[in-house]
Amino acid sequence: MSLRDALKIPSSQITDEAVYRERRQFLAAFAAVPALALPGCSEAEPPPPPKTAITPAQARSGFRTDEPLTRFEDITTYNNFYEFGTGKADPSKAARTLRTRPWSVAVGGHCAKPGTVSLDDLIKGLTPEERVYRLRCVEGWSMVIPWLGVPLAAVLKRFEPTSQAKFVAFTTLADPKQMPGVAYRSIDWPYREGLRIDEAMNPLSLLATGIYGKPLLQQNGAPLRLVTPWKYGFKSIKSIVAIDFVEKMPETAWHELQPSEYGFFSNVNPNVDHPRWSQKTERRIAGTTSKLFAERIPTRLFNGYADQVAGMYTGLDLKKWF
Ligand SMILES: Nc1nc2c(c(=O)[nH]1)N[C@H]1C(S)=C(S)[C@@H](COP(=O)(O)O)O[C@H]1N2
Ligand SMILES: [Mo]
Repeated sequence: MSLRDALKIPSSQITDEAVYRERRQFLAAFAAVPALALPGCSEAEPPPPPKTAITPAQARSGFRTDEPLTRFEDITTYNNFYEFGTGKADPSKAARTLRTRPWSVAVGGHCAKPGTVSLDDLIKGLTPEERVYRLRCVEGWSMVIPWLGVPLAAVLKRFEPTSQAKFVAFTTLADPKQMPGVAYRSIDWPYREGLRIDEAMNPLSLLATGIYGKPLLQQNGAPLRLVTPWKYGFKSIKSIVAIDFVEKMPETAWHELQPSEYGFFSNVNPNVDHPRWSQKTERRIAGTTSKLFAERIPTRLFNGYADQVAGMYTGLDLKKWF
């Protein structure tokens, strides 16, 4: 059974138990170890997910962690997607109206081959990879998410960026007909984000198309969203319609709204507090219906991805360039 097939569980079956089994299958398939026999367990208290060892290569790459996965139900109902409202439960309710097909992305700026391409053409020939990443929101909560996606670098290279392409700017759809939150100027729409070109080309940067082996749901940024796991979650821009290669550091939606609180880099950093709260700890979304949040755990520099990304910031004052 392929990994993809192992993960095909109809959403109608997504109960806590199904998610748990899915998690087991996922971890087992990923570790390429023989599936373990299900131990007898009471329904009230399922045993913890099996600890599957990750290979040294996987550990080095940062592409996978063996931390327990956040439940599909939590990943898809506890969201930030202000285009559909500012409440955590708003996107899962309001985003169903977002039409994600057909979808195209306009790629332009400093590149040899600009153009507007369909989503299918954008990722043609690239097989979505499974990546299990931590996601740390600037608000102080976090999740562990099994994404499906393609390396951002592989997509960007198709457009042949020139030497003037120092940064990459991303834009989300802003259609008030499909996105009720756009009627309110919580931020100055469209939502915009950006990366320095080396950050965009870093192997960790992913263009996600799925979660738990299934296509992305609208609330998670379908059909295409950025994932940069060493940065605060707001850098992971959703429902992307434009990608531009630019020479100057692009203005971004959160920085524009409150430059003293949200920097361009926004690398996860426990030593640089948000002006209004500490960033030293975080609460991992726990995955029990009775208690949404677990106890606080320490936040790690670059969200635990220092081995993969710290080299890009040598000599950069991370307090100044927060
Ligand atoms: N277009 C857009 N992208 C966005 C946001 C948003 O409001 N609009 N919120 C960001 C924030 S603050 C976070 S923490 C993540 C949340 O992603 P998730 O809901 O899939 O967990 O999406 C980011 N991407
Ligand atoms: Mo966030």
